Amino acid sequence: MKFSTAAIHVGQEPDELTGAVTVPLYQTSTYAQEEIGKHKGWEYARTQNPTRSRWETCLAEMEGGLAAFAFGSGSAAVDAVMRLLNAGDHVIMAEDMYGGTYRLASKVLTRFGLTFSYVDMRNLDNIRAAVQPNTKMIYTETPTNPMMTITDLRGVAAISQEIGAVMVVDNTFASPYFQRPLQLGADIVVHSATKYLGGHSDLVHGIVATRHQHLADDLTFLQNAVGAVPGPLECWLCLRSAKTLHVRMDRHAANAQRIAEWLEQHPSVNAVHYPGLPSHPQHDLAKSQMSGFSGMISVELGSLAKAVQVTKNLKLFCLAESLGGVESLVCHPVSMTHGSVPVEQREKLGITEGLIRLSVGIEDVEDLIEDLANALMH
Ligand code: P1T
Repeated sequence: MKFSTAAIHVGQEPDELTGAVTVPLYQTSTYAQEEIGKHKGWEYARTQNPTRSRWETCLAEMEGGLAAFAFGSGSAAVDAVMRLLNAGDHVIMAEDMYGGTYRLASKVLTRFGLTFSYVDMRNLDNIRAAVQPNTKMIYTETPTNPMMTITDLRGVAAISQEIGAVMVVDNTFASPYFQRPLQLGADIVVHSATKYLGGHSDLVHGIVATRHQHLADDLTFLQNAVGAVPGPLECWLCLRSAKTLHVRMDRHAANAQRIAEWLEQHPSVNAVHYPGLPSHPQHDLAKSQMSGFSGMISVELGSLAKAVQVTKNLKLFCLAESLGGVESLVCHPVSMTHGSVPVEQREKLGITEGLIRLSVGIEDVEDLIEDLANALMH
C-alpha cells in the first residue's frame, strides 16, 4: 500500500459497533470487566486506549515500522527512548539539534548516570572517534533544528550495527512522508508530533516507532510503567491530521523551495539554510535519503537588530515557537528554542543573534513572499 493510502486507511477501518467512518474518540479512563480476570482486552487507559492504538498502528505503517508508541509530548517520547538505557551507558548525540533535547540530556539524564558525547555528525569520522566500550546509542536529528544540517543515515546505521548500538533518529523536521529512517537502517524514530504530524498548531504530542520486536516490547513496558501517555483527543486529532499529511507536506515543501530561492537572491539576507537549495553543502546527501525537503528554512540576517526588525514587521509569519502547522511561523532560536544551548556551542553551530527560523505554512506563496519582502525592506 502506498503512503497516502496507508495514512488514510491503516488503523482506520470503520467502527465495528456503529460503522462510524471516523475512528471514535474513546474518552475513558477505564473499561468494565465482566468478572475477575475476564475482560475485552482493555483494562486501564494508561495501558491501552483504542483511539491511541489505532493512531499508533497508522503511524507505525507510515514509518515502515513494526510498532509505534504515543506520548504526551515530543520530549516525553525522547525521554522514553533514553529509558531503554541503564546508568553507565554512553550516548553519541548530534551537537546540532533541538535545544530541549540537549537540555534533557545535559541537565536531566546525566543525573541518572548516562553520559553523552556531542559530535558534528556531518562527518562520520567524528562519530567513530567518539565510540567508547559502553556506547549503547547513537542519537541524531536530520535535518537539524535549526541549522538544517543533514546526517548520512545509511552511514550512521553502518556504524551502529558495527558497534551494536541502538540508532535513534528524530524525524520531526522531515516527517515520514519525506524520510523513513527505519528503512535506511535506523532502529528507532522519534517525533515531536506537535509539529507536522499534528500539523495544525493545536496539540502537543510525541511518537516513538521501531522496527524491532524486542524494542517494541521494552517500549510497551516503559509507556505503561512510566506513564507519559497522551490523552485520547490528541491521538484522535493526529489521526485526523494523518489523512492530509501528504498534501500538506507537498505544499509546505513547494512553498519553502520558492521562498528559499527568493531569499537567496535578496540583498539583506546573508545566508539561507534549506536542504532543497543546490547551494546547501549537503544537498546531494539530502536528495539521496529524503523524497522532499520539507518546510523549514533558517535565514542569517547578520544582526540582532535586523532580526528584531524583520520579525516585528512580518504580518503573516507569526512570531512563535514551534513549527509544522498550516500557518507560517517565525522563530528566533537564540532567545526561544535554543536558549538552553551554551553560547559557545551556539556560536560554533552558527546559531547567531541574527538567525531567524521560518516554518513555511501552506498559505499562498505569493502572499508569503510579499510579507517577507515588506519585512526585509523596513
Ligand atoms: O515540544 P515537544 O513536542 O515536547 O517536542 C520536542 C522536540 C523534539 N524534537 C524536535 C526536533 C523538536 O523540534 C522539538 C520541539 N521543538 C520546538 C518546540 C521548536 O520550536 O523547535
